[in-house]
Amino acid sequence: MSKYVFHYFDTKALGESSRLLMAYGGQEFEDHRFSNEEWPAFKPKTLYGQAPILEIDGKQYAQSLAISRYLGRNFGLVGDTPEDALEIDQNVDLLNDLRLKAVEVHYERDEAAREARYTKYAENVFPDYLDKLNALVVKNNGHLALGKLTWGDFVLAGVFDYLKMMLRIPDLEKKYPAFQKVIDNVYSIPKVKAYADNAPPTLY
Ligand SMILES: N[C@@H](CCC(=O)N[C@@H](CS)C(=O)NCC(=O)O)C(=O)O
Repeated sequence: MSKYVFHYFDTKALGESSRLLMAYGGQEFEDHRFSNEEWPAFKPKTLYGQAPILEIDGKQYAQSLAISRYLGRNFGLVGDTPEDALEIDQNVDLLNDLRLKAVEVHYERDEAAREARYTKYAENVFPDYLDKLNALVVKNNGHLALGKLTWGDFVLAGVFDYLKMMLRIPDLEKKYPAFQKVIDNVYSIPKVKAYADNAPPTLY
C-alpha cells in the first residue's frame, strides 16, 4: 500500500477537505501539521512553496482542489460520467471563487483598505455568491452537486469554518440552513466522524 503524508498547517482551511476524504476512503495517512513558526523552514522544500501538499511514496503533489479531486476520484465521488464530474468541478469552482473574494479582503494588509473592501463586498459581492451556492445546495438536496455525496461536499464542509471567519458571518449556517445539511451529510459518515472526533481541535 502506498504511503501518504499530508502536509499542512495545524488548521482546517484548505487542508481539511482532503483529510476528511482520506478518512472517508479509509486511506491511512500521516497527518503532518506544522506551526506558522515551522513553515519558513519547510516552505522551500515544497513543490510550489505553498501548502497543502500530499506526498505519495515520497512524491509531492500540490493544490488543495486537485488533491481533493484526486481523492474523490479514488473513492468513487466524482459521479458516473464526464458531465457529472464537470458539474461537480463547476460548483466547487463557484465556492472557490467566493473563497478567493473573501481572501482578497481578509489578507489585505492596509486596515483602512481592508475595511473599505469588506464593506463593499459584504454589500455587493458575498450575498450574490452565497445565494447562488445556497440555491445549488437546495436544488441538490443538501449536496453541492448531483443530488448525492461527491467530493464537492467535502470541500464545502472542510472549508466552511475558514470561510465563515473570513466572511465575518459566524452564524452562516443559520442564515443558510442548507449549508448545515451538507456539513451534516459529511460529518455523519462514521469514518469521517471518527476522524473528526480525534482530530486536533482548531478554530478554522
Ligand atoms: N491554490 C493553492 C493555494 C494554497 C495556499 O494559499 N496556501 C497557503 C495556506 S492556506 C500557504 O501556503 N501560505 C503560506 C505561503 O504562501 O507562504 C491551493 O489551493 O492549494
